[in-house]
Amino acid sequence: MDQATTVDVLIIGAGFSGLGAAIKLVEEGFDDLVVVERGSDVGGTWRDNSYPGAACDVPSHLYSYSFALNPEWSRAFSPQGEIYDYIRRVTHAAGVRDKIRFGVEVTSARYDDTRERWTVETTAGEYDARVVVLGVGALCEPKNPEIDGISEFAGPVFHTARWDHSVPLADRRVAVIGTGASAIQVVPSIAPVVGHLDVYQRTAPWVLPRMDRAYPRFERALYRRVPGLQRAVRALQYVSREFQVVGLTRNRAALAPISALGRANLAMSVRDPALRAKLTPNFEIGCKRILLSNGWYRALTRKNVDVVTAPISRVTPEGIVTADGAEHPADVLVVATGFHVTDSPFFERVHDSAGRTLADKWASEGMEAYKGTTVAGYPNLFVLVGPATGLGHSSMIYMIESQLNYLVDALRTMRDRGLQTVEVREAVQDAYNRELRESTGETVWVTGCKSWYLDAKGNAPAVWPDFTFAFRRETREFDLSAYRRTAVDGAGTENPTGTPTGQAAAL
Ligand code: N01
Repeated sequence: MDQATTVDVLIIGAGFSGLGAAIKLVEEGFDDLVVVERGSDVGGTWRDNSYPGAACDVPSHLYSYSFALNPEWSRAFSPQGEIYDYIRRVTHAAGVRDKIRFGVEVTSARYDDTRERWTVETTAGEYDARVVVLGVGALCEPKNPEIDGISEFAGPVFHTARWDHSVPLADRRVAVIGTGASAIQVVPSIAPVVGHLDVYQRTAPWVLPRMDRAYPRFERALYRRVPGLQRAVRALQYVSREFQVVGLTRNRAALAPISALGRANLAMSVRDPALRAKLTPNFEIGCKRILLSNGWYRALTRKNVDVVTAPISRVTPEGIVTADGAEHPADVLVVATGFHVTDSPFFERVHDSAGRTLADKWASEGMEAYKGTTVAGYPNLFVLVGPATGLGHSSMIYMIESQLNYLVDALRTMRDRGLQTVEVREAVQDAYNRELRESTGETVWVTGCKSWYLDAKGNAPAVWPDFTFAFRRETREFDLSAYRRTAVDGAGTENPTGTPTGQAAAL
């Protein structure tokens, strides 16, 4: 068998989080680092989600790394291609591309207590790493619907995150299943092209207008010459989004103006009362992600588009049969049914020293980490975009950068103090999550709708239930006292009470 590649830090995934980790760690002098990426390029979700109309619903200036602002965004809300290019440019400029091994998929990561290292099996051999950083993202594993007969469908079937660009849609009958953030971007883009479009809606989303506009050349030049101005615009975008947190997490009455805007948007866009009734949401605004679109409602009023609200019974080779017995012929089936978030299959590949997987631990105990990043029982593992870091209202890159501060400070602390391992104390993690659960209990996300924020038990372990600056504050520094630790030479582990002994007592 080939020898394992020994590396100090192994980062899994080259999307916004994994790349950010590579950039920041290399900057800090952690050069013995490899990024493994299953795809053939950087970009993660922005590489994979190339469906027609894909764009960011967070403003461009805010949806970028704070250390790599881009004055060249063409619009207030950037299209996918521009974000993908941005990530590639940043990777190149930061000089980390040669750290990335493309086409390498991790099949298992196992911590070894005796060696105090991780063994990571991949499709291209084994890595032996001291520290593992999970940068696999939360929205990376497409969730395909389990519908009777779907595998018998005669035409192409694909998920929005795996768009098959070789399939022509012009003049064909297309069915789109789902009405979430992905579907509302796809539908307006393909509706003018296809012959007929059936949109299968289980739950009508809240949709607000998207205040989008192209940035004229002079404005971009201004941002280029006066970076402070771009920072000010970014700060304004950040603050205005943060106001939503009051309504989402503390006082739902504060969401009333937003729901009034949503109702007005629907009333002004859809004149037909029957269609309007179908499209009226039946849950509290904010419970699911609030969607932004200027084209969704208009697309649904087109003559060649039908909104089907009868539940899907089964798929036949020719189309879809709904519970009312109606048969809806289709040539192409697009599933816009979201992602495995709290049940990501990747968690099945991460094992503690006793062989227990993160998937098993989180399924039975709840998906919990400490500060969204570290997990008791899994030393030297740092999870980016981990539990309780998801957002519905603002930029995930802000949360990622907060975690990067924590990660970099953790590794710096370990280096300065001669530590081999750190492992968050279970009691600290439990207390942290008790508080989080109490806060989440007050939020709009647990008011009865179904969303990817929730786990099978109806808790919302995926979202951060507070202002994002509160998360930034708590991840600013690595709090070593919350961790059990061992020294580099193996001396001085801790006794079962958590009291450091030997050399570790002095660390
Ligand atoms: O997925 P979703 P998404 N039969 O889970 C329906 C990010 N994102 O890919 O609401 C019929 O939101 C399901 O119905 P219901 C963003 O964070 C960002 O759209 O559960 N329907 C729902 O309508 C977003 O939140 C951007 O009743 C079924 C839809 O499928 C996240 O990705 C753009 C079904 C799934 O909606 C996920 O968005 C796009 C079934 N069996 C996405 N199963 C940006 O702009 C599911 N559905 C940054």
